[in-house]
Amino acid sequence: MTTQPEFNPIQFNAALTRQWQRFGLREAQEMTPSQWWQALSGALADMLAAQPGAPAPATQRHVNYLSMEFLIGRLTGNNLLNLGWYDAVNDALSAWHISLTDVLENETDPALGNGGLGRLAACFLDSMASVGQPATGYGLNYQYGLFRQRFEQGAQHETPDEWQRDRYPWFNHNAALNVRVGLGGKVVTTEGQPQWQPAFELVGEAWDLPVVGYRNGITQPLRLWQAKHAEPFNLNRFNDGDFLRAEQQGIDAEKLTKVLYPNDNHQNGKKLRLMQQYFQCACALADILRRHHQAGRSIETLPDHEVIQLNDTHPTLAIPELMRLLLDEHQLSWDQAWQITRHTFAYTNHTLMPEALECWDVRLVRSLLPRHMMIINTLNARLKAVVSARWPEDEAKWAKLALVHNNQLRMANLCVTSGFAVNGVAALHSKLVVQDLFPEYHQLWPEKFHNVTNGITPRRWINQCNPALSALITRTLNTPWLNDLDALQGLEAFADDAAFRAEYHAIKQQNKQALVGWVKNRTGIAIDPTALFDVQIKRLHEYKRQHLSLLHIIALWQTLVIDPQANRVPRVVLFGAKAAPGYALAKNIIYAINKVAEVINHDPRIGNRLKVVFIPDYNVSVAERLIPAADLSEQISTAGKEASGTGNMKLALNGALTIGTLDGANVEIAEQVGSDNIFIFGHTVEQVVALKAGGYDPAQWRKKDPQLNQVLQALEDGTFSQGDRHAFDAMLHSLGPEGGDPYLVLADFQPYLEAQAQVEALWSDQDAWTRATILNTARCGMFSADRAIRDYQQRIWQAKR
Ligand code: 26V
Repeated sequence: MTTQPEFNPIQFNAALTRQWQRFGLREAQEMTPSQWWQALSGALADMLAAQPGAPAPATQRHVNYLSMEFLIGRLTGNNLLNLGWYDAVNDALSAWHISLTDVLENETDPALGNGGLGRLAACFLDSMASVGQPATGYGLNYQYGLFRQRFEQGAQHETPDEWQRDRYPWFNHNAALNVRVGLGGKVVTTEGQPQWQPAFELVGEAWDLPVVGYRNGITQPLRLWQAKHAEPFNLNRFNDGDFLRAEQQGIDAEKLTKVLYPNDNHQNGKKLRLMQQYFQCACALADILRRHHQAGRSIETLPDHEVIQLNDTHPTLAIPELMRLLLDEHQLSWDQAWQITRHTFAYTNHTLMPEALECWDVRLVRSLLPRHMMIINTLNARLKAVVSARWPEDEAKWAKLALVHNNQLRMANLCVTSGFAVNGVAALHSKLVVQDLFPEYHQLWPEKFHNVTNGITPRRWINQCNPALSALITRTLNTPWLNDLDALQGLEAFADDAAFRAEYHAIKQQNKQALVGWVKNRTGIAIDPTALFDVQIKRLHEYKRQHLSLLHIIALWQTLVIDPQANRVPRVVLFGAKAAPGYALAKNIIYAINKVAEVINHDPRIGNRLKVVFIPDYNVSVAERLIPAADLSEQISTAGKEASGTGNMKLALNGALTIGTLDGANVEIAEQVGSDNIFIFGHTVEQVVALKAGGYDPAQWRKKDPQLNQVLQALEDGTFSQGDRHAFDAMLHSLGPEGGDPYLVLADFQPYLEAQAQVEALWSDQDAWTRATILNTARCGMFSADRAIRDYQQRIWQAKR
């Protein structure tokens, strides 16, 4: 294992000086706060680039992590911590009377992802570098990341996210890595050898971000591709019309990596999105093969040295792209090419939601990628032979398993068929992947299927975001724990130590106090730091059921209004969530929460006993503020719908107690922390299935529950919408007989209220509460992404072949 790089203050000063000189200034003091961030980051990036790289261990396969999204969050502070240079740089800056924490606030959050899937990719890069797993992340360098969110009279509005990639100091661009990518055109067969003649070519530029391992001297690239017009490299080609043809077809290369698609869990089949997917795959594969050849290795040995991990089906086109390169560029036989391909790819599934399972219109694929479509058709024919050998004359089986069906190309089927491994992201999810999604494939190839429960990097999600708690843990354990999170078990003994509990509690209180100021600043709302901070932060989706929490809030308010003296626990409910711009129902839920908040927050009858805050523009940096200050973590998806969740892990690690359903990784969190230290409620997967099979009727549930009826009535009668009885129609319709309440919000309402009552009971014994929170921190070691990466190594990447 390599050791941590030394911080050299002389080098640092020199690097910093070059930065402000580049701004045309005469001295450091002339820099604006944003220039300080720019200069600091630029200086650090230079110093890092000058570090000798750690040699890759020759025995391990190199992991190529292909993902359309990397939700990395701010880099500068994180890199300083991982390098172990934070304190030294802090000291160096204070010599100029500059506060490092203030400087770090000037970084705009690179939001190159939607939510869980993209954030997981970022945590995994950190862990691969930290455990010494050689890896490259491959993605796209979007000019606009996930949209910015504003509220106007309670409704979500989106604005473009100008994160200024052109001036982001951590990027390292190397033009020698440029790749050419074709699109469109036709396939010409000469002497039996098909060859793709694209209609036009684009250039992919490699923009690298450094991924810094935790104090081990390892830095690996996250390589983000950016599309550019191909220069007409000679006049003949220009005259041939190659350049102009692209213009005519309306292909503007730079449009390709302009913007991240803001949907998650819903596919809309846009041509530009498919072009993005292919562009990313083509660039990554060209780069992987270039490295392989440069190392002097023969193409046949590719799977011995490289593995390509597909982060969901978005990079599936890498499969036919590799086949094409092997067949057409390397002139391998089909069998040789297939042997290599099927030992190279592994696929991670992140959702069971049918609307998110990617299918592409075959005509669209053929028009952009005619050679790839040919290869897919051959694969399909070969798969058909396998399926009909196993299930002779079973048309229904083939209809389910085919790669191409009704003119739709099914990406997940292509991944399962072509990869050597398939995994889900939590134990329950992986079980459902086998049972509900791919039972027949599992019968064909049981050895391919695995579980790897997700994890989070403790470097960002406790050390960086909760420095006070980290320091307490370090003082208490007196052993390195940030790269060995199981060591947190050592805290269990202190749960019964009153002095330790007092310290732990005081830190939570400080974190809450800091959040109070920030919330006031950001929203104008004053909240009470001694109240219970009830936090739900995640994308807005019906299945995540932010509206279940809303129904509870209204029920609480109604009780308080009827009996203002009721002895209830003061509570602040905090939401952070973006809705996909085209997801009208999700936007209506946001609107409803904001309107309810307006009424409750201004109701003099209840004073400070209930406040509702929807933080606008939730992102990674906002999460870093909310998580250390949370008391209660809302993980209330309909059982069977949330593949894993990772926010649940971050909150539990930072000492928030979970109120949650038996879904995703909640199941494993409950196992780890113990049933006394978590609030589990609601219908289980089996009960959900049974309820639906028996003809679930939400109207019945409303009828038999007067409290539920009263809550829904308040939403219907204009109480929260200045008399407008239609303000929440979209949401109410979905919960009513016509919408059918597909996510069983009404069926889980009473169980949820009962669990919330237990929360209040435990909160009323602060000592017992703190004890439970300490046990949560102590027992969350297994949710380190380092453990997840080691599981991938053992079960998938380094497994015997
Ligand atoms: C899906 C789609 C569908 C097609 C259109 C574009 C698009 C973009 C993103 C996605 C991602 C949906 C899948 C996802 O984010 N799953 C989440 O993955 C987390 C990491 O494994 C997991 O913790 C969450 O439970 C799961 O919802």
